[in-house]
Amino acid sequence: MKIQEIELRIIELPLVRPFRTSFGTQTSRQVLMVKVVNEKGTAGWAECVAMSEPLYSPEYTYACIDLIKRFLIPALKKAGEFKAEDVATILKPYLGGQMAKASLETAILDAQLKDGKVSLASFLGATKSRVECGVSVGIANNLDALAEEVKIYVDEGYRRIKLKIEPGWDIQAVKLIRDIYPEIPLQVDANQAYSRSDGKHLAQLDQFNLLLIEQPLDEHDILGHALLAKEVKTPICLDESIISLQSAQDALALNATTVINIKPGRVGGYFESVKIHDLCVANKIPVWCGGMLETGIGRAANLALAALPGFTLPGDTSASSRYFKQDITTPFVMDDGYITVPNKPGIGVEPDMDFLESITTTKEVIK
Ligand code: OSB
Ligand code: MG
Repeated sequence: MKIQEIELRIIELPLVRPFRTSFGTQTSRQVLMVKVVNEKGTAGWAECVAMSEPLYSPEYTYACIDLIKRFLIPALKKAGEFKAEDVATILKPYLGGQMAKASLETAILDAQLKDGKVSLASFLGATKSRVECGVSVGIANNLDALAEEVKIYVDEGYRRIKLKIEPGWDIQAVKLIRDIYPEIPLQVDANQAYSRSDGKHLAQLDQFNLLLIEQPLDEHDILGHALLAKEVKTPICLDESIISLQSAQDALALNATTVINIKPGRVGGYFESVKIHDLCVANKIPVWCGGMLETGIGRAANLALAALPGFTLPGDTSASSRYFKQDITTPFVMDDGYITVPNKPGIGVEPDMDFLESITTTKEVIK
């Protein structure tokens, strides 16, 4: 394909309730939407999962826009004719920027698959037509509020609960939810809030039969996670630390992780995600699909990935209603704890242009 034009648009979507993690509180989701039009006039869509501030990863919305405009689009234009499979190689000289790169690659792939009339799910090797849904639950104002929020999700049918934790909001919060739901699959996510000396403290979580503890330490502290794994029986699952196939290989070789959360944006796209999936399958490492408060555009693509056979744990692939009153696509609805994987060509969904325009804060078209 060849690029005819690329549209970069920032939208602002309010959240149904504040989402608090150890790195901050979000009340709305700022998203960079990427639309790529190829030489045939086919439009492909993707969203860049970077947040408005560099709190979860070094990338943020305006940095991604700058990187895309200043370096990535010129590199693609210079390449002339290429396939989605070539995008990562073309962009490789520019370091980092996985989320920005993933958004371009995915929009290009969406257009390519639409032209070829192939769904992203079947293209990636999906074997499931629906995926099991988990939900990520933010840090609450108090324990009563936490129990109330978790009850909403359990009643809706979510099949796995993930509690966000931080020092001061961990053992008690987990105990409360485990006491109320003795059987529900339960896990925690610290988003790097602990340090190497917290091993004894975190080992108190072992009594609650958790599936895993996600990213307890700094993203760069691979050795620290390996040391922690000797003190804590609960499996450790890296999120922020896994930014590529290479980093996944290293973390596994060093015994720093025994479960992996794959987020396509964090690792640079869906091709890299499938490589990490394949590595984990070969090593019998369970994987699950993480989330970044995606709109229906990003959610659709994540569902396609989560339908691959190695995704044996429920992901943060929740329904649109978990975060948004109104989604920018036809909403993803959960049925009996599952969401159906889109099977139309490409990512399989289109934005509602009227609604998208109404929440757009800036838009520019690059020819
Ligand atoms: O660490 O998994 C995380 C949201 C934003 C940034 C990081 C994370 C999260 C979540 C929610 O936990 C995932 C989702 O439901 O989309
Ligand atoms: Mg996480």
